[in-house]
Parts: sequence; C-alpha cells; structure tokens
Amino acid sequence: MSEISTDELLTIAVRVARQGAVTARRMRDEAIGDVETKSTDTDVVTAADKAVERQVIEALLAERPGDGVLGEEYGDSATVAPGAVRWILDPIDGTVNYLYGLPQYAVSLAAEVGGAVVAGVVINAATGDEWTATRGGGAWRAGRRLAGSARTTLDQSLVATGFGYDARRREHQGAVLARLITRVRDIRRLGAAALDLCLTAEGSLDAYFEKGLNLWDHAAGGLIAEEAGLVVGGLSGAPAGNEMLVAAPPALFGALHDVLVELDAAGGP
Ligand code: LIP
Repeated sequence: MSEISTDELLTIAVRVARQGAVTARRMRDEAIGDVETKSTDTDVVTAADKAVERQVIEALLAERPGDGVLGEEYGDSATVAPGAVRWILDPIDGTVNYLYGLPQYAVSLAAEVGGAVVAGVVINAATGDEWTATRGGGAWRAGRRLAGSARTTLDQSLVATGFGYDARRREHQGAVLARLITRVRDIRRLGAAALDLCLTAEGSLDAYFEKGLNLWDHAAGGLIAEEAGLVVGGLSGAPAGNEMLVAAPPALFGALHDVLVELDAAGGP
C-alpha cells in the first residue's frame, strides 16, 4: 500500500466523519426510540450509534480496503496490509446527551499508524463545530490554531470530568470530586470525553480528567489536545488510558496530577 501523508489521512477522516455527523443528526428522532443497554442499565446504545459506525467503516474501507477499524460498537477489525492504517472510531461520543437531546455529542475519528495516532477529527454532530489535528501539524478549529488555557493555578481553574456507568465506580468518582471541588475554580460535567478534550485544547476549559475511558473516547481528542500544547497522560508516569486520563497545559498538569494522586482518583472499582 503506497505511503499516505497525515494531511491526506485527515482529509479522509474529516469527509467521512462529516457524513457520519449528518446521519446522527438526521436519525435522532427515530434512533432514540430504538435503544439497547450494554455494560449497565444506564450504558445505552442507540440505532444511530450502530448506523453511523457501519456507515463510517464502509466509507473508510471502500477508500482504503487494507485498513482496519476499531469502533465502539463493532470492535476491532485488524489491519490486513503492511503499512495500513487503523482507524479509531466513536460513532456518537456522548450517547446519553444524544438520547436526551443535549447538543453535546460527537463523531470522533482518529488514524493510527504503527501504533501512534497521527491524525484526528472531532465533530459536534449537533452544532457542526469541528476540531482537527495532525501530528506535528497543530490543532485547529475554524482556521484558528489552538493553544490551550494560559491559567497557571489550580484554584483558578475550570476543570471538566466524567463518571462511569457502574454505580460503585461512580461512588468513588463522586468521593474524589467532593474533595477536589474545594481545590479548583469549579467543575464541569459535559458528558462527552472527545468534546471535553477539544474544549480544553481551545482553552474553553482549563483542564480535564477522567477514569475509565476507552481508546475510542480519547484517540482523536487526545491528539488535538497534545497538538494544542497540552500534556495528556495518566498518573505516576503512566500513559493516558483506561486507568486515568489527565489533559492540562504544562503549567497546570503537575498540580492537578498531584491532587489526583493524593485523592486516589485512579483507584476504586
Ligand atoms: C462517554 C464518555 C464520557 C463518560 C461517559 C461515557 P459514550 O462515552 O464520552 O466522558 O463520562 O461515561 O463513557 O458512552 O457516550 O461513548
């Protein structure tokens, strides 16, 4: 398979993700009538999550048959050709917001080559807002290069986070929040990790952290945050991942990291 540039990968990702966003918006009224549950009774999947994922997979593999796709709903189809790309897809991130009609849900699509994410796009399917990045090429929204927040102290920081679908985990996350909330300006729970990462990348939030994310929740948003100059990582030197993801400007990352370690934010079920 011929070498493809990250810009070309981004062009494909943006085109396919925009089509997915249109489908998500068009289907909303009918899709919320067809809802199933996954890990718990509150972990929902709608007909639109599945339809958007099938549509995106079809479009990607029609253009690049040798590639693979890791998607939230249909899992991982391994890459089949050397040098192929693995696409990492969350068809509708923020499905509970989608169900309730809260305009905070997104199509998130990243291109991974040789184990590294090299291009990513996140589109708020309700508003059309779009964030993109290529590795080394910066992070962008509406032609503006993003640079994250300039805030330097935690007590003045607006921090976003999220909660899992398991009640025991939520109990632990709630306890952490009860002690963190006195150490920051305020907390925001917006309900979609991909959008939380993009809002932090553009400085509309100062920092974000969450335990329990899957790769499809943060692959594209994580690259956008990194290319905006943010540090994106786990705790105690671990990479960002299911155990914990923290995204913050370099001036804030250390302070937030240390408080999260002190509060055992990565602990619990
Ligand atoms: C959601 C994440 C969010 C998290 C939710 C859920 P989904 O993903 O984006 O940050 O707090 O529990 O995991 O399920 O809407 O794709």
